[in-house]
Amino acid sequence: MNQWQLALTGNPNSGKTSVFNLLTGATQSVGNWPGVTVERKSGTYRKNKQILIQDLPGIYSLAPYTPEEIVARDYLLQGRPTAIVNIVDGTNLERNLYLTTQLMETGSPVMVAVNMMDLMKKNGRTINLEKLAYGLGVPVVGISAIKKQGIDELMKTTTHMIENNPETVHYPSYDARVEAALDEISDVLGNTVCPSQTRWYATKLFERDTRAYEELDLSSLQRKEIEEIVAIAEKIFQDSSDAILVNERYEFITKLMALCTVDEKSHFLKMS
Ligand code: GDP
Ligand code: K
Ligand code: MG
Repeated sequence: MNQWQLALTGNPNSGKTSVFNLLTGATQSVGNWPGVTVERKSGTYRKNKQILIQDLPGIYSLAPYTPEEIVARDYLLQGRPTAIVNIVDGTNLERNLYLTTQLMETGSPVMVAVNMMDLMKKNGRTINLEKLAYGLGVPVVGISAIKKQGIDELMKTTTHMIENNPETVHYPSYDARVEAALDEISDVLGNTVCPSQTRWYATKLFERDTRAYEELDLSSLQRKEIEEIVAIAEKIFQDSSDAILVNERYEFITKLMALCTVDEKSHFLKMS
């Protein structure tokens, strides 16, 4: 059976479970992830039983420091879902996009569903979804889970993404000197990791993420070469490598927000 696995991922309270319930109807099963008391929910799409939907725990980052982050990270990296459906709270877009930049690096195709469109309309702040999609390089749809709006569009877009571009994955782009370091780490990794996860491991090794080091069986020469690349970047930026990447993510998001945010009130002022 050729089942698709869709991972619903996002910050706590972004609306994942609301979307999950709309997609699966009454077919969900609830349990705990093996070994941890984090709730595990999965169910089949009510319009196509070949599609399995996984409601992942709410997280702000794939760091991994909390049990929720570890569960989500392990599922995304080892489970390799067919696609990641990133549910973001549109009233808190900037903060939510921090996770998005990391999800895009896991190697699974990502689509972004901007939820709470009903609240955004009420607040008079709108997001240009086309520009957000362009800036991110991934499909974006606007939804309101509470009003049951945009859910079919979400599934249509996800299906289209899987069927048309299964190998195409876009990554957030960072400072040229950081990109050069990530390219060099990728070269050192070579065939140690599969191509779709090279970007993920390059960023994680750049951050000196201990879990990534544990997962990979690197030679002492590889470790030495990576450490040299990271040390040079730290010297250039006068900062620790994990802080460099945090800053780069925020800069990427700041540019993105400038591109896609439309404040209808200031727009109105300019027009009059
Ligand atoms: P989760 O933590 O990501 O699973 O989020 P939930 O699905 O539990 O939703 C968190 C809260 O946001 C709940 O009170 C929902 O009723 C509410 N919510 C979810 N989607 C929407 C939406 O589109 N609009 C509004 N106004 N509220 C929503
Ligand atoms: K919740
Ligand atoms: Mg939930």
